[in-house]
Amino acid sequence: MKRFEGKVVIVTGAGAGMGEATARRFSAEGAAVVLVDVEEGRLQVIARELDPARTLVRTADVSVSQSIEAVVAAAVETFGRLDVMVNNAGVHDAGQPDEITDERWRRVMSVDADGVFYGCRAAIPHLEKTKGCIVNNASVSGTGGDWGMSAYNAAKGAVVNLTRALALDLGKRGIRVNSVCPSLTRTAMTEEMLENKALVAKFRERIPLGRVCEPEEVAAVIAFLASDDASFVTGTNIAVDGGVSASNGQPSG
Ligand code: NAD
Ligand code: HBR
Repeated sequence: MKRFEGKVVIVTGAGAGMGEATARRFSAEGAAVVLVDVEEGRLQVIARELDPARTLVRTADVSVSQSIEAVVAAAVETFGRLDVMVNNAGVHDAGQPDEITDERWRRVMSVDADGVFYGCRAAIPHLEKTKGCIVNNASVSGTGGDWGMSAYNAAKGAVVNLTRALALDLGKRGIRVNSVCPSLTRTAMTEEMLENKALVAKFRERIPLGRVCEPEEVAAVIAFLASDDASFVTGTNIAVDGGVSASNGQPSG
């Protein structure tokens, strides 16, 4: 499928995990892709495997508004337009609420919540011209609470409701806004969790499909939401969670 030929896509957090898989997916489907990450190293390695005529690499911190605004400007200057903004970059933190220092709280909120808002805001004028769309990477952690993840839950909850609010404000301007809500996915972010075999067993018990998600499975849903196949879909936070959110929380027998 080449659903994105002639389209320009920005993916933040493209240096690893779901962002990398998403950038590769859009590129494989014909898009010009701007790969953005706060870490430069991996970006160059990934970019070398993509078509140089349709690839741009930018180092930027999404939590600094001028930084992501400069990325959007560079994308439009290089490729002449912007069709899809994927706000995927994020960080995770865990701990009891009274252990979360101001700095830890601000780090999670600034990357995971501020960063998504700044990315959306910077993209709006360009997406209005192309009737483009936004896809945010939220999490199942944005649709309910987790044990020991209060800051992350707060930030991801903000992304979920921001997605809805932006869909209302931008619909008549021709811009669709959606998010994906993955559950435990095999990436660098969850490396420690995945090394804990007892924890993984507990997750598998709660996931109806009985396994952890792979980054490419999230990338596929992001690509669907960004495509014309989803032309009447806006304001949704789509679970990519193997069925976790189908449960009311009671254990299996
Ligand atoms: P990852 O750590 O593999 O990749 C995240 C990327 O974002 C990294 O390359 C990192 O350098 C980059 N990044 C971090 N802070 C940044 C900043 N300030 N500016 C620019 N780039 C920055 O993690 P992942 O699991 O692929 O996470 C992608 C998104 O998916 C995140 O928003 C995360 O919260 C969300 N998510 C992850 C899981 C999971 O289980 N892995 C589940 C649900 C949602
Ligand atoms: C565990 C999962 O909900 C996450 C890191 O978002």
